[in-house]
Amino acid sequence: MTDPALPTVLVVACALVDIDGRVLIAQRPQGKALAGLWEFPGGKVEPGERPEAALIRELDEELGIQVTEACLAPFVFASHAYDSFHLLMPLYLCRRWSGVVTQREHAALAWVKPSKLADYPMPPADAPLVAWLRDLL
Ligand code: 523
Repeated sequence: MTDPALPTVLVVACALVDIDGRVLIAQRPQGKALAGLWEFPGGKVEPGERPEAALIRELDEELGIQVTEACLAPFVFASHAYDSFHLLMPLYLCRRWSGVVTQREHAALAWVKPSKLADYPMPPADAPLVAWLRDLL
């Protein structure tokens, strides 16, 4: 049973989809929680920040790309009880950005066909979103 007193942390994440229908996943670096697992890039929403603004900021910081809000398409929510917090995470879909995707904060980046995403070990919050993405794309 999940501890109802655990704080809820809002994290936003993005499935970037390229022209060939491949999805970007990023490997969490050593020294961070869930190191080695492949996540949909994103990060925490700061207090008072709109989720879309947080995602635009994170994509710029982590990947060096610029995204406009209009390009962030409908999303699905992930929800997972980690040991010390409850993660609530909308996953947005984005097919258009400017700039070149660059590995800045992750251990590795990979463009992966939706049918192959399940081959990459993911954080428990991200893994259930793969089926949704496969059906959508
Ligand atoms: N997740 C997660 N999936 C996912 C992301 C972007 C984040 O499960 N796609 C989790 C991992 C962390 C928490 O959400 O437990 C916050 O992630 P992040 O990357 O914003 O923060 P960290 O790992 O840099 O943590 P702080 O140092 O506390 O900021």
